[in-house]
Amino acid sequence: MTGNSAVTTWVDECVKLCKPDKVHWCDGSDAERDMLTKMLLDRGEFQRLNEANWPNCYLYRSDPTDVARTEKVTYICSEKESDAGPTNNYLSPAQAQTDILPRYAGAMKGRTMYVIPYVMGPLGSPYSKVGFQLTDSAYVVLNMFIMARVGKRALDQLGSSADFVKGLHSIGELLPETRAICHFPERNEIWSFGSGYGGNALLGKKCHALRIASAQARREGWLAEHMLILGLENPEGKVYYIAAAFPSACGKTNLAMVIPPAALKGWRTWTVGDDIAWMRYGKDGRLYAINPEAGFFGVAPGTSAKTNLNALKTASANSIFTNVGVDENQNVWWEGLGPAPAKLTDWKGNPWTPDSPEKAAHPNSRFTTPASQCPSISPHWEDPEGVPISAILFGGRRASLVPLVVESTSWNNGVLIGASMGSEATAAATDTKAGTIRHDPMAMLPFCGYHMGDYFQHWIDMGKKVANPPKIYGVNWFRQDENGKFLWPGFGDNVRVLQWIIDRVEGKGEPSKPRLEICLANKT
Ligand code: OXD
Ligand code: MN
Repeated sequence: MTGNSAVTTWVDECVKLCKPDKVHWCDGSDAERDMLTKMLLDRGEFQRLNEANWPNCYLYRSDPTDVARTEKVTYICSEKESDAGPTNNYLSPAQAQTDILPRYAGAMKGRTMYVIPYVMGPLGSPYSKVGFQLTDSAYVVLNMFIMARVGKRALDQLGSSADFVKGLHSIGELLPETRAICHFPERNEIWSFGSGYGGNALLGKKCHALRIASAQARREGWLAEHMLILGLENPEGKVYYIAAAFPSACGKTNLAMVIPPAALKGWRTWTVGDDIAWMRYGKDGRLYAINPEAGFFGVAPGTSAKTNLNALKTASANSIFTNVGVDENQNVWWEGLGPAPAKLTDWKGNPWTPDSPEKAAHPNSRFTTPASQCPSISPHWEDPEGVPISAILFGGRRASLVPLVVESTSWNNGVLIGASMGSEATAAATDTKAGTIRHDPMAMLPFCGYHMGDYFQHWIDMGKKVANPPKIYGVNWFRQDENGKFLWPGFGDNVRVLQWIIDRVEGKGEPSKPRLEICLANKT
């Protein structure tokens, strides 16, 4: 509990509405985590994985209709419709009040309401933000314990301030027709109903750290972006930090943890974040980034010792696996991990063999794992002031036309590169057809909490604030030849591209062709 009356007044209102049998204030302790884990094991919602290979790891199977973000029922509920812009679904606050809020009435009867105080960003950082998530899902609580700094630490950071994000979440009956994820950017408020899936239900992540934070960032003069943050250290020991935006399931986690190929002797990489960057200018005029999250919510399929050894090592303990396959010895398996075991139980709980027509793991199956366990985690990943960014990358998944790397000619030209980004849709969201190309400016199409035009203007304005903003690059690891074969080996070899970028930042090497040619070619 807390003496902060702004918090208790709001929690009381939500309790009155949702009518839970019990209210549990999360303190974030190990004992509490163990209690909730045991409860889910007893209920059969968690399955313990092989203790020798996957210590303290659990398998969870979601409702099969609730496996990805649902963009069609994700709304921006700004006061003015024009502030949501043409790329967001809009619901007026009044309409949300009449159409969505009644769904919560009595929704938690027979259930416990968990109150999760959390911090997004390093504890004590002047740039981190406090939020509260109310939820009736213990699975969500355990995921939030990994993805954010939760419990007493958050209450201590907030003190008596009323500056926090209010997130009300109920899984309801998990019915797709009652599902809705509403964001009120002016009120710092989120209502999420009818889904337990990560991007819809772990409210600190997409809802708070991107949609609400992007609107807040515009008001306050900073940037909240769908970007990984990584450090690249040269053989002389100098570390350059890069922030890179790619749409969901396009390899952000892989790039964030990339291991340089053996040929690049003396180079190493450091992981700061794999999904979200909050960036603002420091007193020295450089752009500094923090990772608001404390864990990784990574896509499992395609993750292997070859593609991302660091992710596998990170997730090998104290992790939650959602919608993957499991073998008879309680080892997890997914497509791309390695040779398929002869027999498995698939993500829906059905028997599976390599001849089965269906995939063993859902294409958007995930691991939730603590960032601190990552072998490449940067010693600076929790620096309160963040890390200084030398270059910004925008990338998509494009089979044709878009080149491996292109350097912008100016900040505004870089903003154009980001704004004109397109990418093949992936399994990370329902309602999009995997493989079709969609325009996804700065990988923020599903996450920008306000008008996309104002967002571009905000980016342009950010470039005017300092004499030397970071250099901006467009990249594409996914171009194919006429036989559908990837032209670029990707993975570790992507470090060669980063190395060239660092050379350019230092004023060395040859510039790539201006972007204008590509824009013109794109039109034909
Ligand atoms: C994610 C996403 O979960 O972008 O990171 O969907
Ligand atoms: Mn993401």
